[in-house]
Amino acid sequence: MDASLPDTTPLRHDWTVSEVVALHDLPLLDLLHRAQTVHRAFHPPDSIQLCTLLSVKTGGCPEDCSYCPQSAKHESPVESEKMLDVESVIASARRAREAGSTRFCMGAAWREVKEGPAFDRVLTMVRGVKELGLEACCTLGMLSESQAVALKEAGLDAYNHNLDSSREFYGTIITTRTYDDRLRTLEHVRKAGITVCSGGIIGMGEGTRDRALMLVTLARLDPHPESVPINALVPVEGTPLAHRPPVDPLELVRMIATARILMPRSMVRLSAGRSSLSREAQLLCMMAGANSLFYGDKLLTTPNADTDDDERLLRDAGMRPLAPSVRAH
Ligand code: SAM
Ligand code: DTB
Ligand code: SF4
Repeated sequence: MDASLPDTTPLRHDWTVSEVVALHDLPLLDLLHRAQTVHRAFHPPDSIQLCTLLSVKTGGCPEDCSYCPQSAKHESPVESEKMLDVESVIASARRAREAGSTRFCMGAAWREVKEGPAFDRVLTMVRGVKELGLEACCTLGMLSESQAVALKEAGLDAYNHNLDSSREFYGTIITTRTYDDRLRTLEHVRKAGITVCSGGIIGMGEGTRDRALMLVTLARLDPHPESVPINALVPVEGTPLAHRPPVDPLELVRMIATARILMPRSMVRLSAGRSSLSREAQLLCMMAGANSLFYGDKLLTTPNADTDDDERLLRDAGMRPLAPSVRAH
C-alpha cells in the first residue's frame, strides 16, 4: 500500500445482512462509485497483484464439493495424479517469478493435511518458494493448530481456505464437511500468524442473500482476511454444477464491489472464471476494487486467461504489477 494515501474509512466488523444486500443492490454506478472511493483511500488504484497457482497434488479428493473437478465422487475429466516433486514445483515458481508473479499458491486436493512425508514435502516446497523471494500461499484443506504452526515455521505467508457461500447454502453444495470445520481451520491459520485468504464462488445457484451472508461472515473476522478471492463458477463436465448457466459479469462486479466496501484493506482477488470475461468486464471488476488476479496458463486444473492477453490488458489500462509485500527469508 502507498503510505501517502489516507485510509480514512473505519474498518467495520458488524455489518448486517440487510445492510449488505442493500449495498449490493444499489444502482450499479452508485455501488461502483462507493467501491472506487473506498478502494482509492486504501490502495494505489493502478496496482495489481499477480499470483500464480499450481496444483501440487491433483484429483482423487474424498470431499464432495459439487463445483470441483478434483472430487473423487464426480466423473470429471480430471484424473488423480501423484504429488509433484519439490524440484518441479520450484522450477514452476521460478518461471512464475520470471513472468512477473509475486505470489505463488500451491494447492492440494486433500480433505485435510495428514502429517507424514507428503506434508513434509509441502513444507520443503514452501521453503523453496520463499528462497525465491515470492509470497508463499498454500491451500491444502483442513489444518490442525500444530500443522498451521509448522507451515508458519517453514515461512508460509498465506493460507487459502474458502467459505464458498453462506452457511445455509453450504450444505447444498458440500456434505462431507461443515461450515464450522471451515471456520475452525481459519482460526488455526490466524493463530499461527499466517495471513488468511478466504472468499467464495458465485454462480452455484445461490441467491444475493447467500452472497451477502458470506461477505458478512468474512467481514466479521477480526482482522478481516488479508485476501478475499472471488471466483465465478467454472462449470466442469461431470460435476453436479456442470450445467449451471454462466455468471453474468455484472454480478461479479457487484460481488467484488461489495467485498471491497466491507473489507477496505484486503486484497480482493478476481479469481476463477476470468477467462470468460471480456477485457471491459475485467476492467469493471478492477474499478470495483479487485486488485489481484491469477496469472498464468492454468488455475488448478482448468485453463486461466491467456497470459499474453493479460499482459496487453494491463499495459493498455496502465496498470502496474504490485511488488511483493514480503521479503525472502
Ligand atoms: N482442497 C482444498 C480446499 O478445498 O480448500 C484446496 C483446493 S480447492 C480446489 C480451492 C478452492 O477452489 C475451493 O475452495 C473453491 O472455492 C475453488 N474452486 C474449486 N473448483 C472451482 C470451480 N469449478 N470454479 C470456481 N472455483 C472453484
Ligand atoms: C481460489 O479461491 N480460487 C483458486 C484458488 N483459490 C486455489 C482455485 C480455482 C480453481 C478453479 C478450478 C480448477 O482450476 O480446478
Ligand atoms: Fe477436494 Fe478442495 Fe475440490 Fe473440495 S474443493 S473436492 S476439498 S479439492
